[in-house]
Amino acid sequence: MLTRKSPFSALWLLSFGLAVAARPADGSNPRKVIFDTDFNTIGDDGQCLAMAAQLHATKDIELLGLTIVAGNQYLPQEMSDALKAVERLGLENELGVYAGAAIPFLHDYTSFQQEKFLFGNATAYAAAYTNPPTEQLVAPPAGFATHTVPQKQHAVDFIIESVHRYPSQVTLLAIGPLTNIAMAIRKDPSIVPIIKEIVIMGGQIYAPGNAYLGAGETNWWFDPESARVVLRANITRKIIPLDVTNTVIITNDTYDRIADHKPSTAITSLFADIERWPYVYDTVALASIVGPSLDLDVRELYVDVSCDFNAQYGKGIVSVEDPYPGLNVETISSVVFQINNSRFFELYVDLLTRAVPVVL
Ligand SMILES: *[C@@H]1O[C@H](CO)[C@@H](O)[C@H](O)[C@H]1NC(C)=O
Ligand SMILES: *[C@@H]1O[C@H](CO)[C@@H](O)[C@H](O)[C@H]1NC(C)=O
Ligand SMILES: *[C@@H]1O[C@H](CO)[C@@H](O)[C@H](O)[C@H]1NC(C)=O
Ligand SMILES: *[C@@H]1O[C@H](CO)[C@@H](O)[C@H](O)[C@H]1NC(C)=O
Ligand SMILES: [Ca+2]
Repeated sequence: MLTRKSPFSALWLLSFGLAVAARPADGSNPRKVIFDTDFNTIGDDGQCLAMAAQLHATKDIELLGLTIVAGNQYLPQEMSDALKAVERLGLENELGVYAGAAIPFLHDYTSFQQEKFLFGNATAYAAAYTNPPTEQLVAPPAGFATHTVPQKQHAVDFIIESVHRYPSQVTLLAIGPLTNIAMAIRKDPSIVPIIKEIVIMGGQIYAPGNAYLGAGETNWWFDPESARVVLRANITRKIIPLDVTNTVIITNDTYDRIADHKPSTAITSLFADIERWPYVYDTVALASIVGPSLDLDVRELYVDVSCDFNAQYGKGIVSVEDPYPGLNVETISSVVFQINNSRFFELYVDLLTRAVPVVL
């Protein structure tokens, strides 16, 4: 199957505005989701969590926990922002925050210095590596979390344990570098066949990148080796690359519907203060798992990532045909190229303007 068009449920259309996403029609339990993130307060990861929290409250998904991975920021800052975020959302007793990988497999700050020396200074986003590693924390808006602490368990162990507890039921929503997931796969390969699905915001297929020199996408460039481990694991995989997120552009009108929403909430207030930015990256991955799907153009492709240490480090590699025919070593990915933008933004505005703390 090379191209797939997802059908839309008429019932879902009718119920739009009442319930954003239809519950599983067969009465089965909502999809269990581990939210793996390089968290920030109200950038795309923070927006995505606020949306996921509302879907959790309405039992459209069941969030199992938040696993944090270095990427946009260094891990301590992301943890601090995530602990505050669950308090802000009123989910601190519901949703654990697990610290994961602080450093990618190979691509650490030192290797980034080599990279710049060899290939040139960054002309695009360098995520946490824009600055040297630091333990210094910047307080999130309205201050640090007051009563929420990280879970004792490591994020990687939480992922492994959750997958074993709910075999073939856990979806990994991977919206940061893939370090935690790759570590979990390597630490306990027996999870691979019993992960329901991994939905990855990351990579670029035919579109240019947005990290470092503009070859790779940020999440994959930040830890290419982990991305490769995950792309080569035999897991049902959906990729939300820049090719689609570049086409999901927030207009001023949509932005204002959230920023000017009455009554304002802790989320709409934060949103009103952010620098306007046209892309909503990670939130597209979340929307993509809310059924029935918003996906309009999904293609089955063999996707890999360049781990050669050159100016293309972290760039996606695509083949339409199995690059190793007969060897049975590559597995196919479903890659999203287009979603229904108008429907997506209805969902986006709806979820970001609901009451906070979320009503469980
Ligand atoms: C790269 O940036 C550094 C520090 O900002 C600067 O000293 C250096 O000249 C730059 N290198 C190039 C090739 O532009
Ligand atoms: C969107 O809003 C920004 C800031 O308010 C403004 O600078 C920009 O011109 C607006 N864009 C459009 C297309 O109206
Ligand atoms: C991937 O796993 C499926 C079932 O879990 C199996 O049927 C298939 O042969 C595996 N593919 C590879 C390349 O190992
Ligand atoms: C996108 O969704 C809207 C409803 O929000 C619908 O009217 C439209 O037909 C959909 N477009 C496609 C191409 O499915
Ligand atoms: Ca992210």
